[in-house]
Amino acid sequence: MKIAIVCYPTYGGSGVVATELGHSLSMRGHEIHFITYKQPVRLDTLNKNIHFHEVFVPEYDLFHYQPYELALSSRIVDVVKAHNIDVLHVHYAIPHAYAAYMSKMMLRDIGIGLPIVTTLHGTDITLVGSHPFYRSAVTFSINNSDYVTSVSKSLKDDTESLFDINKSIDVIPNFIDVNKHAHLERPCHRESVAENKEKVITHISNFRPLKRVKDVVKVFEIVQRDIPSKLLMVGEGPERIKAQRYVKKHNLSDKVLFLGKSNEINELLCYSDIFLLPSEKESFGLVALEAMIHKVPVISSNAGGLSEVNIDGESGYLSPVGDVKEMAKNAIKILKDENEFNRLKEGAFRRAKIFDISNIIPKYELIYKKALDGSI
Ligand code: GMT
Repeated sequence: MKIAIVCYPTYGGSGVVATELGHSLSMRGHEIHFITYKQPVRLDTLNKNIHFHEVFVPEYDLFHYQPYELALSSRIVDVVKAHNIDVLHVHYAIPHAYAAYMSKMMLRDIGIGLPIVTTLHGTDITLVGSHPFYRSAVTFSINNSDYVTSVSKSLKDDTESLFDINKSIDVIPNFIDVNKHAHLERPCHRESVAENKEKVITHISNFRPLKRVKDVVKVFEIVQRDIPSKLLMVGEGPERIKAQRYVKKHNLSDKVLFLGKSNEINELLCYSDIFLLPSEKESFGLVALEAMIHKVPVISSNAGGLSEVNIDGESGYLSPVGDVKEMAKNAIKILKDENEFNRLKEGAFRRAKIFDISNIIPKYELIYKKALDGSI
């Protein structure tokens, strides 16, 4: 099949899911066309089945906001025409599903059918999409997609309760390539961040307010009183400065390392002992899955779809949002007891394997096939 994928070319979340999906589909013989405003960060392995089409938005002084949706929908039309695309898969409703619909209409005008599959990722629904200023357009775009998928049951429920949806939504969870990780044999340079006797606690995110990065530091503050440890704060975003201030004020500067954005996620997780994700909202929590495949137990909140990924007492522990004391207590329990630590490490790995890419890709292929069969 010839599949065009529209996504945000970002470091985490939906951008990673879309890129890994496209890559894996290309390995299964499909021809994949990425349409984005920048080459996706993880699209480092181009092959003969992967093509990249950049969306250019010419700047014009008259416009306060440059019309990205317009440029995107035109680019989609051009790519579909030039490459005989069978299906368009857009990740993130805003504004991709909206632009997709416009492209579909333009193509219909010249007798070309283009089935649209929209995957909802989270913030496009729970945070931004449901804002009254966007709700009508998002509802319309979802209802006018040919197939709609969401990355968790929790997100499906949120979508159905926040919007007036007349489409059925298929839950297709996010995934991880188990093989890629199982065969990775690299030395773990733990000594570069921690002493031998120290435990390594890690958080990775885009440091937006909903990630509650201050809770991460507060949990660590309690843990390090009991257990010699280091905290790795990986990522960049608006709350970083507040977290850094907190660290300084509480004399934790020598124990907390702010590493910024990193392409070394596998290396960092390889020597992590605990992963912290106390988010206020999280449709899935892909990064928790990445930690789990590295056998890192996850201490998370129970927000959104996190409980569909991290199983309490099996792959880590879940607590109510903001309950830093309970999160710290659980982390200490794990780090103090070797048996408990090993049990959860194996549990995390076992759980992560359920989300292996080989179990998930056929679900998308089936949707593409159904979309194609019912096309125009
Ligand atoms: O986590 C983020 O803030 C990025 C965001 C995104 O839109 O890319 O992630 C969302 O999609 C990911 C991939 O499906 C999910 O794993 C994240 O849980 C989800 N984030 C939220 O729901 C806040």
